[in-house]
Amino acid sequence: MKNYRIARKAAVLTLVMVLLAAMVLTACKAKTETPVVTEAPTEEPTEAPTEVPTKAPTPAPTAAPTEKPTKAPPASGTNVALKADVEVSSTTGLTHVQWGWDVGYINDGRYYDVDPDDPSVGWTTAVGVNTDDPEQEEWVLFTLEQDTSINKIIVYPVGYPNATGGNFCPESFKIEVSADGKEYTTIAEVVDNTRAADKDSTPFTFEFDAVTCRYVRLLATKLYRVPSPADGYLCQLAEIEIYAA
Ligand SMILES: [Ca+2]
Repeated sequence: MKNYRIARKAAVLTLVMVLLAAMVLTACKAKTETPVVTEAPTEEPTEAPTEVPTKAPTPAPTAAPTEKPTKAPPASGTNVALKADVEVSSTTGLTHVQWGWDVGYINDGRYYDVDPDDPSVGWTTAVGVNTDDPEQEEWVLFTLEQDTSINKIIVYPVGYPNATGGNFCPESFKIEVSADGKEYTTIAEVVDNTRAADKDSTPFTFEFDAVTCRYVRLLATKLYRVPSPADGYLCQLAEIEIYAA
């Protein structure tokens, strides 16, 4: 009986050992199994992109440069004020046109035209506005058609050629020229003339070395006080002529 028990224990022990051995083998096998190699996905060869031949860009046709037609310069001795644009510091209302006063009469080619149907006396600054300041600046500005070489300017007091009373031209004024309308150069100056007080309508004639400009300005710096106090200090002129050199 004792031998039987020993034999059974030995059998159980053997079985246990066999089982353990089996487990160890299984574990080892699992360890040594070659890991499944997953193939790296084979990238499908992408075809080299076929370049679409690009056409050489057709150059945009460049328009032939349009050169500004240059105007022929005015002939020497031409009064270029006649075709110039005119601006003034002040003027009267349209009611005064019937008496021959308007901005446009400063360069209309007429002096003192008393034609009752179409009078042309000249340009006057605003009447009855400046009653106390003889040094208030007033001006008339000519913009010539093009850059022009000029060498003579004539300023006509109202009443030329026959004085007909007060002409009210300014006592002091400058003639200025400019190429750009910003920087002006004085080319002539009259100080304290007595034409107005003397009722003398003799024109002021300025001759100078030729200068090329686009703008010509008469700047009155001292005004004459007209006899009628209510009218105040005025600048009145019949005509201004600007001559091409
Ligand atoms: Ca005139």
